[in-house]
Amino acid sequence: MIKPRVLVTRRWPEAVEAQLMAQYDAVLNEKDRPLSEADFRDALGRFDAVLPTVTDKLSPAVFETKSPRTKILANYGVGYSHIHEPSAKQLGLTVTNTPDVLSECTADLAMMMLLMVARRAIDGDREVREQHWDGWRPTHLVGTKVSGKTLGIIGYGRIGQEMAKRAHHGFGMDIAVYNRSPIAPEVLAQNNATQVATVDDLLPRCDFVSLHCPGGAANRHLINAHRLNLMKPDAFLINTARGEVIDEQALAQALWFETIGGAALDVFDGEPRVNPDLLKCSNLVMMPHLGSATREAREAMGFRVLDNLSDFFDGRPPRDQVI
Ligand code: 8YV
Repeated sequence: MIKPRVLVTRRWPEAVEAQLMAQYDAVLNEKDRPLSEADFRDALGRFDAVLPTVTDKLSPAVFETKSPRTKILANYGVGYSHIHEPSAKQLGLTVTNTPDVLSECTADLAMMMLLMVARRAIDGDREVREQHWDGWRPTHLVGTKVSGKTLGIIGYGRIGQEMAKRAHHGFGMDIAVYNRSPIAPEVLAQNNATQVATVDDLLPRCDFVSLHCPGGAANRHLINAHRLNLMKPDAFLINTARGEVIDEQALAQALWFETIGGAALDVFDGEPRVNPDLLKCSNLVMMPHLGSATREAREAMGFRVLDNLSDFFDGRPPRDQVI
Protein backbone atom coordinates (compact mmCIF):
# COMPACT_ATOMS: atom_id res chain seq x y z
CA MET A 1 0.00 0.00 0.00
CA ILE A 2 1.31 3.46 -0.86
CA LYS A 3 1.91 5.51 2.27
CA PRO A 4 0.39 9.02 2.42
CA ARG A 5 2.92 11.78 1.85
CA VAL A 6 3.23 14.00 4.90
CA LEU A 7 5.12 17.29 5.47
CA VAL A 8 6.24 18.16 9.01
CA THR A 9 6.95 21.90 9.08
CA ARG A 10 9.26 22.06 12.16
CA ARG A 11 11.45 19.65 14.13
CA TRP A 12 9.31 17.55 16.50
CA PRO A 13 10.36 15.37 19.46
CA GLU A 14 12.48 12.46 18.22
CA ALA A 15 10.11 9.71 19.30
CA VAL A 16 7.27 11.27 17.34
CA GLU A 17 9.35 11.90 14.23
CA ALA A 18 10.44 8.23 14.30
CA GLN A 19 6.81 7.11 14.43
CA LEU A 20 5.87 9.48 11.61
CA MET A 21 8.68 8.11 9.44
CA ALA A 22 7.58 4.55 10.15
CA GLN A 23 3.92 5.13 9.31
CA TYR A 24 4.12 7.69 6.50
CA ASP A 25 6.17 8.88 3.59
CA ALA A 26 7.18 11.80 5.81
CA VAL A 27 9.40 14.76 4.95
CA LEU A 28 10.96 16.40 8.02
CA ASN A 29 12.22 19.96 8.29
CA GLU A 30 15.84 19.08 9.14
CA LYS A 31 16.95 22.72 9.43
CA ASP A 32 13.89 23.65 11.55
CA ARG A 33 13.44 26.91 9.67
CA PRO A 34 9.85 28.26 9.30
CA LEU A 35 8.43 27.73 5.81
CA SER A 36 7.59 30.70 3.55
CA GLU A 37 4.15 31.30 1.99
CA ALA A 38 5.53 30.06 -1.33
CA ASP A 39 6.83 26.84 0.34
CA PHE A 40 3.36 26.25 1.72
CA ARG A 41 1.53 26.84 -1.51
CA ASP A 42 3.92 24.41 -3.12
CA ALA A 43 3.40 21.88 -0.29
CA LEU A 44 -0.39 21.94 -0.76
CA GLY A 45 0.19 20.63 -4.28
CA ARG A 46 2.65 17.88 -3.28
CA PHE A 47 1.63 16.40 0.11
CA ASP A 48 -1.47 14.53 1.31
CA ALA A 49 -1.11 16.01 4.78
CA VAL A 50 0.68 19.10 6.08
CA LEU A 51 1.47 19.31 9.82
CA PRO A 52 1.83 23.00 10.75
CA THR A 53 2.54 24.78 14.04
CA VAL A 54 1.87 28.24 15.45
CA THR A 55 4.88 29.64 13.55
CA ASP A 56 3.22 28.87 10.20
CA LYS A 57 1.03 31.80 9.16
CA LEU A 58 -1.42 30.20 6.78
CA SER A 59 -2.92 33.35 5.26
CA PRO A 60 -5.42 33.42 2.33
CA ALA A 61 -2.49 33.79 -0.12
CA VAL A 62 -1.18 30.35 0.89
CA PHE A 63 -4.43 28.70 -0.15
CA GLU A 64 -4.49 30.26 -3.65
CA THR A 65 -4.25 26.98 -5.46
CA LYS A 66 -6.86 25.38 -7.70
CA SER A 67 -6.19 21.69 -7.17
CA PRO A 68 -4.53 20.94 -3.84
CA ARG A 69 -3.26 17.44 -3.15
CA THR A 70 -3.45 18.15 0.58
CA LYS A 71 -6.61 16.95 2.30
CA ILE A 72 -5.71 17.53 5.95
CA LEU A 73 -3.84 20.14 8.00
CA ALA A 74 -3.06 18.30 11.23
CA ASN A 75 -1.95 21.15 13.49
CA TYR A 76 0.60 20.59 16.26
CA GLY A 77 -0.95 22.68 19.05
CA VAL A 78 -4.40 23.49 20.37
CA GLY A 79 -4.70 27.06 19.01
CA TYR A 80 -5.19 27.29 15.27
CA SER A 81 -5.89 30.98 14.67
CA HIS A 82 -2.76 31.00 12.43
CA ILE A 83 -4.78 29.01 9.87
CA HIS A 84 -7.18 31.19 7.84
CA GLU A 85 -10.38 29.28 8.46
CA PRO A 86 -12.52 30.45 5.50
CA SER A 87 -9.70 29.62 3.04
CA ALA A 88 -9.16 26.15 4.50
CA LYS A 89 -12.91 25.53 4.35
CA GLN A 90 -13.13 26.76 0.78
CA LEU A 91 -10.52 24.23 -0.30
CA GLY A 92 -12.41 21.52 1.59
CA LEU A 93 -9.45 20.82 3.91
CA THR A 94 -9.91 19.02 7.20
CA VAL A 95 -8.13 20.75 10.11
CA THR A 96 -7.33 19.08 13.44
CA ASN A 97 -5.62 20.32 16.64
CA THR A 98 -4.17 18.77 19.83
CA PRO A 99 -6.34 19.65 22.85
CA ASP A 100 -6.16 18.16 26.37
CA VAL A 101 -2.55 16.95 26.32
CA LEU A 102 -1.06 20.41 26.94
CA SER A 103 -3.70 21.85 29.29
CA GLU A 104 -1.91 21.00 32.55
CA CYS A 105 1.51 22.22 31.42
CA THR A 106 0.11 25.46 30.01
CA ALA A 107 -1.80 26.11 33.24
CA ASP A 108 1.36 25.30 35.24
CA LEU A 109 3.19 27.97 33.26
CA ALA A 110 0.38 30.51 33.69
CA MET A 111 0.44 29.93 37.46
CA MET A 112 4.23 30.16 37.46
CA MET A 113 4.09 33.51 35.64
CA LEU A 114 1.37 34.80 37.96
CA LEU A 115 3.57 34.01 40.95
CA MET A 116 6.69 35.39 39.26
CA VAL A 117 5.19 38.78 38.56
CA ALA A 118 3.43 39.06 41.92
CA ARG A 119 6.53 38.04 43.89
CA ARG A 120 9.08 39.87 41.75
CA ALA A 121 11.00 36.73 40.79
CA ILE A 122 12.81 38.33 37.85
CA ASP A 123 14.03 41.30 39.95
CA GLY A 124 15.23 38.92 42.65
CA ASP A 125 17.06 36.60 40.28
CA ARG A 126 18.74 39.50 38.50
CA GLU A 127 19.88 41.05 41.77
CA VAL A 128 21.51 37.84 42.99
CA ARG A 129 23.02 36.99 39.59
CA GLU A 130 24.48 40.47 39.13
CA GLN A 131 25.84 40.39 42.69
CA HIS A 132 23.88 43.47 43.75
CA TRP A 133 22.22 41.78 46.73
CA ASP A 134 23.37 43.47 49.92
CA GLY A 135 21.34 41.45 52.41
CA TRP A 136 17.90 40.98 53.91
CA ARG A 137 15.81 43.95 54.96
CA PRO A 138 12.09 44.34 55.73
CA THR A 139 11.44 46.57 52.74
CA HIS A 140 13.41 44.57 50.19
CA LEU A 141 11.69 43.58 46.88
CA VAL A 142 8.28 43.51 48.50
CA GLY A 143 5.66 41.93 46.24
CA THR A 144 1.96 41.15 46.37
CA LYS A 145 0.30 38.25 48.22
CA VAL A 146 -1.31 35.68 45.92
CA SER A 147 -3.07 33.29 48.33
CA GLY A 148 -6.73 34.09 48.95
CA LYS A 149 -6.98 36.74 46.24
CA THR A 150 -9.50 36.84 43.36
CA LEU A 151 -8.47 35.45 39.99
CA GLY A 152 -10.48 36.34 36.89
CA ILE A 153 -10.28 33.81 34.08
CA ILE A 154 -11.24 34.82 30.54
CA GLY A 155 -12.03 31.70 28.52
CA TYR A 156 -13.09 28.75 30.69
CA GLY A 157 -12.07 25.91 28.39
CA ARG A 158 -9.73 23.09 29.34
CA ILE A 159 -6.71 25.30 30.11
CA GLY A 160 -8.78 27.93 31.92
CA GLN A 161 -10.26 25.21 34.13
CA GLU A 162 -6.81 23.76 34.89
CA MET A 163 -5.64 27.25 35.88
CA ALA A 164 -8.68 27.66 38.15
CA LYS A 165 -7.96 24.28 39.77
CA ARG A 166 -4.40 25.27 40.63
CA ALA A 167 -5.36 28.72 41.86
CA HIS A 168 -8.37 27.63 43.89
CA HIS A 169 -7.22 24.33 45.39
CA GLY A 170 -3.54 25.26 45.65
CA PHE A 171 -3.70 28.93 46.61
CA GLY A 172 -7.22 29.35 48.02
CA MET A 173 -8.07 31.92 45.36
CA ASP A 174 -11.64 32.94 44.54
CA ILE A 175 -12.37 32.28 40.90
CA ALA A 176 -14.49 34.53 38.66
CA VAL A 177 -14.99 33.52 35.05
CA TYR A 178 -15.95 35.15 31.78
CA ASN A 179 -16.79 32.73 28.97
CA ARG A 180 -18.68 33.25 25.68
CA SER A 181 -21.12 30.44 26.43
CA PRO A 182 -22.65 29.43 29.76
CA ILE A 183 -20.60 26.99 31.84
CA ALA A 184 -22.48 24.11 33.47
CA PRO A 185 -23.03 24.68 37.22
CA GLU A 186 -21.29 21.41 38.10
CA VAL A 187 -18.18 22.48 36.14
CA LEU A 188 -18.09 25.87 37.93
CA ALA A 189 -18.62 24.09 41.26
CA GLN A 190 -15.41 22.05 40.84
CA ASN A 191 -13.40 25.22 41.55
CA ASN A 192 -16.14 27.14 43.36
CA ALA A 193 -16.13 29.54 40.39
CA THR A 194 -18.67 32.24 39.56
CA GLN A 195 -19.47 33.10 35.94
CA VAL A 196 -20.04 36.79 35.19
CA ALA A 197 -21.88 38.16 32.15
CA THR A 198 -19.25 40.40 30.53
CA VAL A 199 -15.51 41.07 30.52
CA ASP A 200 -16.29 44.57 31.80
CA ASP A 201 -18.09 43.06 34.81
CA LEU A 202 -15.20 40.72 35.51
CA LEU A 203 -12.20 43.05 35.43
CA PRO A 204 -12.95 45.49 38.30
CA ARG A 205 -13.37 42.66 40.81
CA CYS A 206 -10.10 40.81 40.15
CA ASP A 207 -6.63 40.99 41.70
CA PHE A 208 -5.30 38.81 38.88
CA VAL A 209 -6.68 38.26 35.38
CA SER A 210 -5.53 35.31 33.27
CA LEU A 211 -6.36 34.95 29.58
CA HIS A 212 -7.27 31.50 28.22
CA CYS A 213 -9.48 32.34 25.24
CA PRO A 214 -8.67 31.62 21.57
CA GLY A 215 -6.82 34.20 19.47
CA GLY A 216 -7.81 35.32 15.99
CA ALA A 217 -9.93 38.17 14.68
CA ALA A 218 -12.81 37.64 17.12
CA ASN A 219 -10.67 38.29 20.20
CA ARG A 220 -8.17 40.75 18.75
CA HIS A 221 -7.55 43.49 21.36
CA LEU A 222 -10.19 42.07 23.69
CA ILE A 223 -8.00 43.66 26.37
CA ASN A 224 -7.71 47.26 25.19
CA ALA A 225 -7.07 50.61 26.90
CA HIS A 226 -10.68 50.84 28.12
CA ARG A 227 -10.53 47.39 29.71
CA LEU A 228 -7.08 47.92 31.22
CA ASN A 229 -8.63 50.97 32.89
CA LEU A 230 -11.31 48.76 34.41
CA MET A 231 -8.67 46.68 36.21
CA LYS A 232 -7.75 47.51 39.80
CA PRO A 233 -4.65 49.75 39.93
CA ASP A 234 -2.66 46.99 41.62
CA ALA A 235 -4.02 44.04 39.58
CA PHE A 236 -1.91 41.78 37.36
CA LEU A 237 -2.63 40.54 33.83
CA ILE A 238 -1.36 37.12 32.67
CA ASN A 239 -1.44 36.03 29.00
CA THR A 240 -0.66 32.48 27.91
CA ALA A 241 -3.33 32.55 25.17
CA ARG A 242 -2.40 34.54 22.07
CA GLY A 243 -0.58 37.86 21.73
CA GLU A 244 -3.26 39.57 19.67
CA VAL A 245 -5.79 39.29 22.51
CA ILE A 246 -4.05 42.28 24.16
CA ASP A 247 -3.52 45.72 22.62
CA GLU A 248 0.18 45.74 23.50
CA GLN A 249 0.58 49.48 23.04
CA ALA A 250 -2.19 50.08 25.57
CA LEU A 251 -0.60 47.53 27.92
CA ALA A 252 2.82 49.20 27.67
CA GLN A 253 1.17 52.52 28.62
CA ALA A 254 -0.69 50.94 31.55
CA LEU A 255 2.56 49.41 32.83
CA TRP A 256 4.57 52.52 32.20
CA PHE A 257 2.10 54.77 34.07
CA GLU A 258 1.43 52.04 36.66
CA THR A 259 -2.32 52.03 36.18
CA ILE A 260 -2.12 48.26 36.76
CA GLY A 261 0.27 46.38 39.04
CA GLY A 262 2.08 44.35 36.38
CA ALA A 263 1.77 41.75 33.66
CA ALA A 264 3.20 38.44 32.54
CA LEU A 265 3.23 37.48 28.85
CA ASP A 266 4.09 34.14 27.29
CA VAL A 267 2.76 35.18 23.86
CA PHE A 268 3.18 38.29 21.71
CA ASP A 269 1.39 39.88 18.78
CA GLY A 270 3.60 39.13 15.77
CA GLU A 271 5.99 36.95 17.79
CA PRO A 272 8.89 36.36 17.92
CA ARG A 273 9.08 40.14 17.38
CA VAL A 274 8.35 41.91 20.67
CA ASN A 275 6.96 45.44 20.80
CA PRO A 276 9.97 47.56 21.88
CA ASP A 277 7.79 49.55 24.27
CA LEU A 278 7.10 46.37 26.23
CA LEU A 279 10.82 45.76 26.56
CA LYS A 280 11.09 49.02 28.51
CA CYS A 281 8.53 47.99 31.16
CA SER A 282 10.01 46.75 34.43
CA ASN A 283 6.84 45.34 36.02
CA LEU A 284 6.53 42.76 33.26
CA VAL A 285 7.58 39.11 33.10
CA MET A 286 8.13 37.78 29.57
CA MET A 287 8.58 34.22 28.32
CA PRO A 288 9.22 33.01 24.75
CA HIS A 289 5.94 31.04 24.24
CA LEU A 290 6.76 28.20 26.63
CA GLY A 291 3.19 27.18 27.59
CA SER A 292 3.43 23.60 26.37
CA ALA A 293 7.21 23.34 26.48
CA THR A 294 7.67 20.16 28.48
CA ARG A 295 8.98 16.89 27.08
CA GLU A 296 5.79 15.18 28.15
CA ALA A 297 3.41 17.68 26.54
CA ARG A 298 5.39 18.10 23.32
CA GLU A 299 5.56 14.32 22.80
CA ALA A 300 1.87 13.89 23.63
CA MET A 301 0.99 16.67 21.15
CA GLY A 302 2.90 14.82 18.43
CA PHE A 303 1.24 11.48 19.20
CA ARG A 304 -2.13 13.24 19.18
CA VAL A 305 -1.38 14.47 15.65
CA LEU A 306 -0.58 10.84 14.73
CA ASP A 307 -3.97 9.76 16.16
CA ASN A 308 -5.69 12.36 14.02
CA LEU A 309 -3.81 11.26 10.91
CA SER A 310 -4.65 7.57 11.46
CA ASP A 311 -8.31 8.43 11.92
CA PHE A 312 -8.30 10.50 8.75
CA PHE A 313 -6.42 8.08 6.50
CA ASP A 314 -8.36 5.07 7.86
CA GLY A 315 -11.60 6.84 6.90
CA ARG A 316 -12.80 7.74 10.42
CA PRO A 317 -13.70 11.31 11.51
CA PRO A 318 -10.54 12.58 13.27
CA ARG A 319 -11.03 12.85 17.03
CA ASP A 320 -9.88 16.50 17.09
CA GLN A 321 -11.41 17.86 13.90
CA VAL A 322 -11.95 21.62 14.27
CA ILE A 323 -12.66 22.49 10.61
C1 8YV B 1 2.15 25.26 21.25
C2 8YV B 1 0.19 26.74 21.90
O1 8YV B 1 3.41 24.93 21.67
O2 8YV B 1 -0.95 24.71 21.53
C3 8YV B 1 -0.94 25.92 21.41
O3 8YV B 1 -1.89 26.53 20.91
O4 8YV B 1 0.08 27.88 22.04
C4 8YV B 1 1.53 26.18 22.23
O5 8YV B 1 1.51 25.71 23.53
C5 8YV B 1 2.23 25.83 19.88
O6 8YV B 1 1.04 26.39 19.48
C6 8YV B 1 2.65 24.78 18.90
O7 8YV B 1 2.09 24.98 17.65
